[in-house]
Formats: sequence, structure tokens, C-alpha cells
Amino acid sequence: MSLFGPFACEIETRTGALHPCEQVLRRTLRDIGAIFADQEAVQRILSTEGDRLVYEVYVAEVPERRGHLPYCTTIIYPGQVGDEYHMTKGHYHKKRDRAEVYLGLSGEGYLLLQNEAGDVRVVEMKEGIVAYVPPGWAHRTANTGDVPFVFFAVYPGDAGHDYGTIEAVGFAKILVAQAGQPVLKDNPRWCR
Ligand code: M6P
Ligand code: ZN
Repeated sequence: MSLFGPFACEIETRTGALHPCEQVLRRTLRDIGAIFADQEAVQRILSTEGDRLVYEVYVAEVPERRGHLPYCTTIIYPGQVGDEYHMTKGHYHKKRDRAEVYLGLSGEGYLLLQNEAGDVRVVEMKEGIVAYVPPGWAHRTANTGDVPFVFFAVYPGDAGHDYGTIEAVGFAKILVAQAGQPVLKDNPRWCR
């Protein structure tokens, strides 16, 4: 169903469930294992514990076209792969001059941003924090807490998702747990 007139949705802020929604994307470790720095840890988890759900995205029924403002909720489940926190794949917008806004709803995490010059920024997020993703910055989020990290995102309808650039070069920094605290470290697998 597509709703082209005014409409409202409900968000369950603890779970991130969005009603009604167009689709729910589920990303498991088997799907996205390649994003993590510690590939031995990925294989060890898959062979001993099996696959696990890393994050879900509830996508609202808004057209992905110019003039509209698609939005979604993302739920990153708590956990680590080696020392690295559970995180999203991360992407640039296909149209690089398109921005995005994130609003933290529950749990805690970090927004990691990187531009094509290789500059990296981090924004700490929790309930009530609004983070701005400027045009030209790739963005990825990680859950650094013990409960699901839930946030709302809204972006221009013609922004598009470019995953290929991040898949090819990765992020320059990774977010890892050291003595239980999040620390930003150089990514040993960064290709630049
Ligand atoms: C946010 C938005 C979405 C994105 C989602 C998961 O909610 O930026 O557009 O799909 O995070 O991130 P990714 O697509 O990089 O896995
Ligand atoms: Zn985006």
C-alpha cells in the first residue's frame, strides 16, 4: 500500500517498531559479516553460535522520489564481533549533495561519518539527540550499549543509497570496546 496523502505512523520507541510500514529489512551477521574488521571472529561466531540478527530497518510507506521525505527506524541489537560493536553497513547517498537527519529514540550508540577526503567524525547518540548528516558524508551507526539502540532517520526522496563505495574502501576508523568503553581506532582493513 502507498499512502500519498497526509498520514501518521506510530513508533514504539523501545523496540523501534513502526506501524504501518512498507517493509522491514533484516541484516544478519551472515549477510553483512564482511563489514567487520575481525574476520576470524565472524567465522568463529557463525560456526559456533550460528547466524545472528545485527539490525533491522522499518521503512515507512513514503515514495523514494524527489519532493518526498522517506523515513525509517533502525534497531541495532546489542553485541560485538570481536571487539567491534554491532553496526550498520553504512552508505553514501547516490546524490552526494543530499543530507539526512537522525533522532535517537532509545538505547545508546554512535554515528560515524566519513567524507571522500577521508575525514572522520563521530556523534554520540541516545534518546533525544538529533544528529545531522551533511551532504557528502557517508554514515554508519553502532550500538555501544547493552539494549537495542533505536533511532529515527529522514532523508530526501531522491538521495539513494550508495553501498558500493563503502564496501570498496571501508571506514578509516572502527569503534571497539576497550575495558567496556567505546574507543575509536584506525581500521586495519581500510583501503586508501
Ligand atoms: C538509517 C538510514 C537508512 C538506512 C539505515 C541502515 O535508518 O540512514 O537510510 O538504510 O540507517 O543503514 P544502512 O542502509 O547503511 O545499512
Ligand atoms: Zn543515508
